[in-house]
Amino acid sequence: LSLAVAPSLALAQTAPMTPDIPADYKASTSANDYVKRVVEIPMRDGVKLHTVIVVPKGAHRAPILLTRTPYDADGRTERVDSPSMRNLLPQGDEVFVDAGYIRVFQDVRGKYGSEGDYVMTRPLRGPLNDTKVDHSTDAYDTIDWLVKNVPESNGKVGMLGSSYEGFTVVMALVNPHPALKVAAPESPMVDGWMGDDWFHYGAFRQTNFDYFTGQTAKQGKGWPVQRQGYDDYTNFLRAGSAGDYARAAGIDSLPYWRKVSEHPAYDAFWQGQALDKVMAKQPLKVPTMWIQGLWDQEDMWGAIHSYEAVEPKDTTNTMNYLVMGPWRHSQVNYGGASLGALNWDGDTALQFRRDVLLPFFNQYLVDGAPKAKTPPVFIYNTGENHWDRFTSWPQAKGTKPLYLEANGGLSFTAPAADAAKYDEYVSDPAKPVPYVPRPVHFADRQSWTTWLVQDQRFVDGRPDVLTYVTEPLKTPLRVAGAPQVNLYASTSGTDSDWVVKLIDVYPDTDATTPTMGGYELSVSMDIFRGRYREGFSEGKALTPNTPLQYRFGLPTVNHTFLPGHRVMVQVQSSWFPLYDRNPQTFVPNIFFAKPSDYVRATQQVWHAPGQASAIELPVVDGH
Ligand code: PG9
Repeated sequence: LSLAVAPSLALAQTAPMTPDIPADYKASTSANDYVKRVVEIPMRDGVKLHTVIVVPKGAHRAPILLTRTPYDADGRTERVDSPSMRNLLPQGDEVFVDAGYIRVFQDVRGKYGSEGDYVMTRPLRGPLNDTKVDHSTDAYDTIDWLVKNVPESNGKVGMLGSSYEGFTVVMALVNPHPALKVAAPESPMVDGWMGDDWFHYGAFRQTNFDYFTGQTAKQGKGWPVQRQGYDDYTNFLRAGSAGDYARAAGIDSLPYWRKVSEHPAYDAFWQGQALDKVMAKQPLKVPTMWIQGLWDQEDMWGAIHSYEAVEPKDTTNTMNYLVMGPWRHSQVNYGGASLGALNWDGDTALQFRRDVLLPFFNQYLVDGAPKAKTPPVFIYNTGENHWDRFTSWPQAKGTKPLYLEANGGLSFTAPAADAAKYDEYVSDPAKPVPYVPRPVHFADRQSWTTWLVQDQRFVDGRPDVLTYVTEPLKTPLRVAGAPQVNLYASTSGTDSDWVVKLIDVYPDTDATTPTMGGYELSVSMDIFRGRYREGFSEGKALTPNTPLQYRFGLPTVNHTFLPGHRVMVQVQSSWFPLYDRNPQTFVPNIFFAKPSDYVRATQQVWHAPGQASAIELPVVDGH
């Protein structure tokens, strides 16, 4: 018997030389609680966009949640290779997975698996885009396809995404598809010149070089710029201008850098792409929740300015919502219990996603869902450590000037004529003020994600940083809105940057958390390139040694300076190497300043009648 069986067993065996890589191996998916479909969706111009659809097993009349990404749809739908949809999808999606949503990620044209040309933040069709397609038409065509081809769906689509993925949400709101029922742009890139990603008021952010190579060196994932050394302070200082740095690294062969460097001012190229201005002109069709972190180190401008641009049109108070949490960029989609040294009242990001975002989306997307009790404005008070629910924003009815004083003080009373008129410092482009303690390493994620809450004592006391501070407060000071800088300053040069910081100084001693004793927490701060003080569309030389007025808005705050705390203002003229150095000599294009253009300048900050520098605080009445 055994002899008779042996040959047939041998026949059933896999021959030793069978090639071990099969043509099409598929792991078993029988344990999965979802079905993943990968489809190539045709757009109106024939280009096919790579799309991953994740459907909960057994779904029926489920809503669709769509994100359009330049960051790899395949990767975005595989946080962990897991049989559970909750683990498969990003952390921020967990509440939607639990609620039974269908999840869709799509590569934007030209990135990763999608056909077509990638144009960085592709402008809308019009003067800057002479093709027939943009992100608004691609979103429209995608939604149209999804509602016709995903049989488990109820035909209702919501869009959500942060940063670039938030930019594509805003684009979908331009001539939206009727099946797009609700949207949440999270930290959307809206105006790359005023305050999102590329520039802040004309000062260029040199972290972008790594982004340019990462995004545009190839269709898939690129790579960061190669470094001479660990400390980017030294790397950028040695290079010279931003243009010199780009040339040395070979970045000037990347078209997007060329476009940026050809448009240093807020000309038609940038104005034509500003989406808050576009949204202000759009009819309101889709209920939209604008979401942003209060310490968003990348896109601090977009959500709040779009909310403010749209709000006058929301006459029924049902279309336009604002959320600002105590978060870094995109933290809304991760854990939100702390930021740097600051600890919040629980996981603020999860609280928001579970208690506000999901019910808001359900209301418009889930058949028969109840109306959500969505506050028109949901914003964290970063001094008192709790969420506020408001019906409107800003809460302050105006601003109250907090004046810089001769003795390094700050006061709500205007300066008198008899005090010293100004304070002086020398700004030396050879020794720019760092934005974080050295060594500066852009790739250090911890440093990058928390730099806006960095203790400012590391520069307080530098001879080129002016500091003004109040006595410890006796009563709370509540600010709710956008502080405005009204600076009177002179420079011995013909161009200059001005950095102004509003800081909450903690009491000297904190027995519970000793390291917070005397902490200098920046509540709001920004940089302004002086050549644009008369208008952003064109830089103009400054008249040297003459006090000139600089007015600009700081990022929005909802903060209470508590009793025992002090209010501080710092002024300086560089923030390096995050922002490229102003040579302090007026040149047509700072990107291409020559080494000889970089000169030391004597700066004066004025606090005299008629030239009374102040931060105008959005103080809430009664505080
Ligand atoms: N802040 C990133 C970005 C958005 C848009 C353009 C360029 C960069 C992001 O996190 O996606």
